[in-house]
Amino acid sequence: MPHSPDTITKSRTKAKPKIERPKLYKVILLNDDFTPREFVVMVLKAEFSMSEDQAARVMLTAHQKGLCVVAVFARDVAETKATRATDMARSMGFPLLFQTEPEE
Ligand code: TYC
Repeated sequence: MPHSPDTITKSRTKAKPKIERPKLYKVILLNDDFTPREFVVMVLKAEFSMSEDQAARVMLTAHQKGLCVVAVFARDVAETKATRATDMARSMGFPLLFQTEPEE
């Protein structure tokens, strides 16, 4: 007797993948006229684990262009770092500002 294979049921509707890659968020450093350059560099090193060179480059870019993207993170990490860095400046009386923005 010929063997017939078991019936295989196939779904007619295509399953839509539900899990999407979470968006990354940019932390953006804004320039201002009052915060000392060395303080900006210190904050970048402390909160974003940058080297002196990296921090100085990012600070100078913000100083010259008005802003600079510091790094990208998951949303909660980006928001926590931006808040901590901004608060660090506020506690010293400086108007330095870090903002977050989703990547396209
Ligand atoms: N513009 C500031 C000054 O001349 C230095 C500065 C650089 C401040 C970058 C903020 O994001 C900044 N003292």
